[in-house]
Amino acid sequence: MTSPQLIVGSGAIGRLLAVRLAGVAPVTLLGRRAPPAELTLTSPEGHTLARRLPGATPASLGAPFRGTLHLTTKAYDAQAALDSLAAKLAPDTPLVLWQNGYGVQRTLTQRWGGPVLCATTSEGAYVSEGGVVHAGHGETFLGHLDGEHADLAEQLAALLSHAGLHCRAVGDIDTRLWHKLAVNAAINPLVARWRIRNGQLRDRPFRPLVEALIDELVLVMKAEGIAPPAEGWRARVWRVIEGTANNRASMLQDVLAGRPTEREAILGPLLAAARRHALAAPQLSALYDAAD
Ligand code: KPL
Repeated sequence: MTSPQLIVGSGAIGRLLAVRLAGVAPVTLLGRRAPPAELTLTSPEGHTLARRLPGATPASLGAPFRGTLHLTTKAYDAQAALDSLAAKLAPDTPLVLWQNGYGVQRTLTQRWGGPVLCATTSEGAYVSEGGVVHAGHGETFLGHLDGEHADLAEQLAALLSHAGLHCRAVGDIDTRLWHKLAVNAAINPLVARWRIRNGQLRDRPFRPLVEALIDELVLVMKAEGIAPPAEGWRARVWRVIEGTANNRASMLQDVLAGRPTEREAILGPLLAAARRHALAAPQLSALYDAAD
């Protein structure tokens, strides 16, 4: 039998994983508040899938949990969410980290006793009242930051793919996380600051701001030794903007909902890298200062 999957965090990705994985494994969805007992998923093709899932809170989770834990909280909540459960987890519990940015991934890989895999996904999803709307199919990559635990990554990628989420185990997740971080940094803080959809970045007065950010990102990535995507940084950023033109990016959704943003997880590592290499990053710094 497939081992139990504990999904921590009942935002869009947590709900998407919970409903999809429940078709192939025993799933518990854990939120700060008890998640709804029945979750509905609306697929990109317009189909509805309803699942009854055991919901739990950190207090109600039975101990000890043996299985895989998917941590899907915001980056700034990840460590606290894990701490609140640690006493109920077998110490060698495998973790999958689904956070944006690049910070908690390295910290938890070093601190946690069990294997830690990181995931980056381009699945499009948003929370709806009774569940989640899976707005668009994407791709998920999964791996250990230093390329360890390849068998576990393969098994989990197969499970996720079997559940209907296209997923691949990779040996270069570290580079992929930096790539996602750079693209997020070129889009998220600007659209959050100006409260615009991603596609509006193509127009004046925003286009030159994106270009200036890409110039800074290229220098920081080069200094940090991160290989550029095959198509080049500029093409990558504009391709994502084009492909997500209608989206309200995650940082804009946070601002509109009055939640803290992930500015630290997204801009923090880039500014730290700029400092390490004595590079000026005026655009990134200004956006960091303007956020939150
Ligand atoms: O990943 C994203 C996000 O919203 O955080 C982007 C790529 C900016 C798409 O909206």
